[in-house]
Amino acid sequence: MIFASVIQVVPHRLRAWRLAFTLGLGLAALPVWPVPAADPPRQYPGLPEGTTPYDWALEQLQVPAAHARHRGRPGFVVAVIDLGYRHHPDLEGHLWVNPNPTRRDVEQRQDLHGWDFADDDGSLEYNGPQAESAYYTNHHVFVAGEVAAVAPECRLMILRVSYRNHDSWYQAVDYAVRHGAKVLVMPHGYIGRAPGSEVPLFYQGTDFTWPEDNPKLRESLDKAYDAGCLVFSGTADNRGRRVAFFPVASEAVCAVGSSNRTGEASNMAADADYVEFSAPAGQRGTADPGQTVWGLGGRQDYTSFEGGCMACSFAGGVAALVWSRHPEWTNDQLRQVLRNTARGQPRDAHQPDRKLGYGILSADEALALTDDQLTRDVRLVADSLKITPCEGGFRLRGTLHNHGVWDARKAMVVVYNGDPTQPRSSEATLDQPGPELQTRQLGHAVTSVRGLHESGIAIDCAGAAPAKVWFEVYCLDRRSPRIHRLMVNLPAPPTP
Ligand SMILES: [Ca+2]
Repeated sequence: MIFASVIQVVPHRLRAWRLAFTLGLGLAALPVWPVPAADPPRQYPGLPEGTTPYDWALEQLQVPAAHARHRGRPGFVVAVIDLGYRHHPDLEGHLWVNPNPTRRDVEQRQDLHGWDFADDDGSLEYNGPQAESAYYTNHHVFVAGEVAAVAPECRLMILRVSYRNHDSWYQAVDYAVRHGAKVLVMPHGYIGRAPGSEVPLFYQGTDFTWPEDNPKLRESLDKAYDAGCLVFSGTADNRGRRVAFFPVASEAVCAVGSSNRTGEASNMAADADYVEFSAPAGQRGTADPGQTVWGLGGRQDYTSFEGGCMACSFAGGVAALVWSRHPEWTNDQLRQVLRNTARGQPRDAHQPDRKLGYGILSADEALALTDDQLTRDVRLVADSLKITPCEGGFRLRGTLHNHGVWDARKAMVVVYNGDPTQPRSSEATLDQPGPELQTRQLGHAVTSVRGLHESGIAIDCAGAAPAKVWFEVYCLDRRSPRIHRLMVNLPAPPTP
């Protein structure tokens, strides 16, 4: 199990109690809780001294704080779709166990923890010519270890795909959805081929392209989203270019950007306009071992990686941790929570940063949301109001703040010259209507306000500015019952 050293604290405490009683100390005689002798620090073969698996990355995602709130749950399944898995003892007990295996290969291996769609067999490792390369030995177990480190009580479904078996990609996605995985972690992106070719174009010196050759993968990703799942992929190719890359950029996939240890965009982060949020990836080309990510290796050891694949898998882990606490949320709602609780938000709340998107994910911020915040709750910030003259009247500018975590796609602000909840002429009835409208709308505006964020608004009103105005603020989005009313004294607008 990951972080087994935490669990070892318990027997130590028991030992201390036992010792206390052996010495004839009753409970009442114990002035303080006995201080346990410190455990020797656990050794991680292959890790630099003082390093623990995924350490700074987990800190950056605020996972240790989040674990005090929630650690996942065994019924929540994450599919880790990569190029070949080797088991690590730290993942003992973390793997999904198929309650009803239906596949069996010629060696009688079943789809117990997943399936190898590249070779259509039950052995999940890569057995090709590069089997001993560090990459094929370590990568899949490393990213699986990331998910387990973030969401230790969730379960990992291991699925293998390859760039030699092009159908394996959509088959793995379909299998994950069919077998109950909610989060699909797909660190590697599918790469399109030329017509009639078996080799990805990128391997032949041609850049990423819309994968017209693999319509089934595109359909499967869409179907996964429609089924309520969420797919995570890292952006682009870790070469720091500005690139368009499908399927990462598609609506059905969360495109994860890459941060370094200091929380800035990694030097290999792609400059991609479609990045949604970011997670730790490390930094390339530095001699400092603290700038890379250290984690599980394929020889029951520990090793390091840096890359968009790491960011993708951490993000999938955060998604699993948060979603397993709130399984009632839709995939779109989870996405809003992840975006709106991310840290280091772009200066313009509605314009994601091209490398880091809406910021670096925070597991703790997402788990800290209160029931009261699971709503849309848009209010006018009263002291934000400014008045200026405009043609035919005056313009009111102000700030809207959404106190709920759900995005308000259409927040409405209406300005009145009187209290819109009260009659101006209370003697008037249906039979004897009163005078013309007196309490009337002076203007209105509609805008979007992200959950937990602010938006500016400008409302043009006709005529002279009254001394007081009344505001109504509400959301036009479905399931938005809240309304806020506010009366504001207006200063005289400056003369034009
Ligand atoms: Ca195999």
